Parts: sequence; structure tokens; C-alpha cells
Amino acid sequence: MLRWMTSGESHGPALTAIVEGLPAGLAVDKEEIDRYLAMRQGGYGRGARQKIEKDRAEITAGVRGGLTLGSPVCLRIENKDYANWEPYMSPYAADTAARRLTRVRPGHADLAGLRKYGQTDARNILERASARETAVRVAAGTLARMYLRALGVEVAGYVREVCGVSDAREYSFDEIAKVRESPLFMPDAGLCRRAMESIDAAAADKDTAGGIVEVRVRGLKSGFGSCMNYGDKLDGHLAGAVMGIQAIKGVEFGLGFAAARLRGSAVHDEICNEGGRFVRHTNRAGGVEGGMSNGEEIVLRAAMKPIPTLMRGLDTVDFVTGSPCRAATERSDVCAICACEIVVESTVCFALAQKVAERLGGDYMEEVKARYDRLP
Ligand code: EPS
Repeated sequence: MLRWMTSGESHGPALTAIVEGLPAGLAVDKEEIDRYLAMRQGGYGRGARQKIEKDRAEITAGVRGGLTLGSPVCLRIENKDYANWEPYMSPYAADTAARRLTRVRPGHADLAGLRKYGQTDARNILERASARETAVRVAAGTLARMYLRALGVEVAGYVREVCGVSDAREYSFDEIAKVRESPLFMPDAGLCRRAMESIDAAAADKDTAGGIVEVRVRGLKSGFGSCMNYGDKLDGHLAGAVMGIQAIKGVEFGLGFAAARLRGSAVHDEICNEGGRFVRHTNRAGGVEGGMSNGEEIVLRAAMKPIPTLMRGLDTVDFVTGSPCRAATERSDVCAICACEIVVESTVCFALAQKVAERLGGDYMEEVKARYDRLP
């Protein structure tokens, strides 16, 4: 079984991930992990924290000479900002009164977390709820990307919408693979400029902005997932993993919610026989039917809400005094949609690799590849 776990607070010493269940003999390119980490840090609308951090993954276990050993892989990313936070965040002696947060932010984990964990300082909640944790998930997801790529499965994505500036075009996989040159990972330069203006306008109003990302998977054979048990469905598994990302409020496949407004004839992808091959000329299902991959590209979209830390502060109540007040403001991003895109891609890589590993098993990559190649 392929599984992962992360640990780490936003301003603590480091983030860590342990990935268990990768077969032996998978080639690990540490430079590629660092490239994805750098992409996650970029994009228009990010805050000052990204000028402090320079994320690099350190591999401390499970890999020897660039190949996995089959043992758990441990990844570690240092929080450079810890140098500024050590007096308040040290696991040993810390001044825990100094950075107390009680003016809970609507939309953040602050209030529900304070109640659930019996705390009176939301710092004890927000440090872990923070999207900083996604850095190490990208590192772990990139290992899964390498596993998928070894089987001929590729994953790419782009930003489709920012704060209402929406791109309705359909792009080929090769077109979206070039999107990293755009400051907002948007393929259309004109829409990208408008989206940047909408982020500037949100920043000027001391507000924040969300958006929609699309992730595509090419080259996956049919039959991953299951129609036999609701818990084993591929779309359910991918959606559950993506909904676990901070700030994600919705996931859809193919036509998604739009399918509910159309007739069946405009929704389902007709099948024809072309020289013995079962072919479809549309992919409205987004590559999943009956909870299983159907051999078409997987098309998944995820909606990110605007970040709940607004520089102008929303109306709230102080958790300790009970008095009405403006919510706490901390240094934050105006829009983190590019980071979100990389995180969704990486999460899809990991969740998909789990389903692939579940079906194929295998203790070393040659064995895994041979099993994949034998599939129809
Ligand atoms: C975050 C708040 C900000 C973001 C952070 C997520 O951190 P800080 O309060 O230190 O400025 O920068 O994201 C990251 C640090 C990152 O690497 O993505 C939050 O509250 O979720």
C-alpha cells in the first residue's frame, strides 16, 4: 500500500513527509522535486513570506544513489522563517504569549480549531492549518509523478479562472504543458493580464482572490478504480484527496456540474469501433466512468476559495473576551492560485499512484512496469 504522512508547522523548524510503499528501483530526480517546489512558491499575488523561503527538499531516507530502496522515503524542507520565529515557536522553551491570536478569522480554521482542541490561542491551530504544509506534499507528490511517468502516465495543469476572470477554451495536453511561462499559469496572455489586474484590485481593497485550476492526466490505461465498492471509486478517491487541500471548496470531473443542466445526449461520450479500437471523439466524462479510468484523459477541476486572511479584517468576535472586533491580520498572500495548481497536480499524482499501486502491486519497478504493460 502506498501512503504518506506529513508533519510540520508553518513557522516551526521544518516540514517532513514520509512516503511508504514505493517500489524499489524508482529513479528519483531531486532537481525535479526542487523545480516543483520553486513553481509552488511562484505566481502572481504571493506575499512576502515567499521572499524568505527558498524551498529545497532534503531526502534523508529511502533512496540510495538516486534509486528508491523500497523502504519509507523521508523528505524534509526547512522553514527559513523559523530563524525569526524560534523564540515563539521552539518545541522547547517558547514565549507562547507573544504571538497569541484570539481575533478569529472568518473562513479560517481558527474558531472551530480552538473549540475542538481546547485552546485559547489560535496560533496553536493556524500553524498546522496553514497552507505552508503543502510544500512537502508537493515534494512527496513529485515522487508519485516519477512513478507514474515510469509507466508512461503524465500529469499537467493550468489555471482556468481567477476571481471571475475565466477561460472557457479547451486546450490540448501539449498546450497546457507550456503554461509555466505565464505569471499566473494561464495559457491565454490577454486573460492572464486581466486576471493580474483583478488581483491588483483585490490587493488595493485589502481583499483576497481565489480561482479554479484544471489538472489533466494523459496515458492512464482503463480500469483503475472500481465500480464494485463505493469506497474504491477512482473519482471519489481523487476528489477526496483534492478536497483535503487547504482552501479547496469543490472538485469536478469533465463537464462536472454543467452535466446536470444538459440532456444525456449532450453529456455522454459516444463510442465507436475504429479498426478494432473502441474510440470516443469527446471526453465530457473527464476520463472516469463507473468509478474507473476509461482510457481517456482524466480532467479534474478544483475550486479554491479566497484566502481568509484579509488585510482589511472581517467582522468577528474575540475568542477570549467575547467582544466584537475586526479579525486578526497577518502577513499573507492576496492570491495563491498558482501554488494551488501545483499542489492539486501533486496531490492528483499521489492519489492516482495509490490507485495504480493498489492494482499492480509489485516490489520493484521492473515488476510494476511489466504488470502495467500487460494490461490491455
Ligand atoms: C499562510 C499564510 C502565509 C503564507 C503561507 C500560508 O504565511 P505567513 O503567515 O508566514 O506569511 O505565506 O504559505 C506559505 C508559507 C507557503 O509556503 O505556501 C496560511 O495562513 O495558510
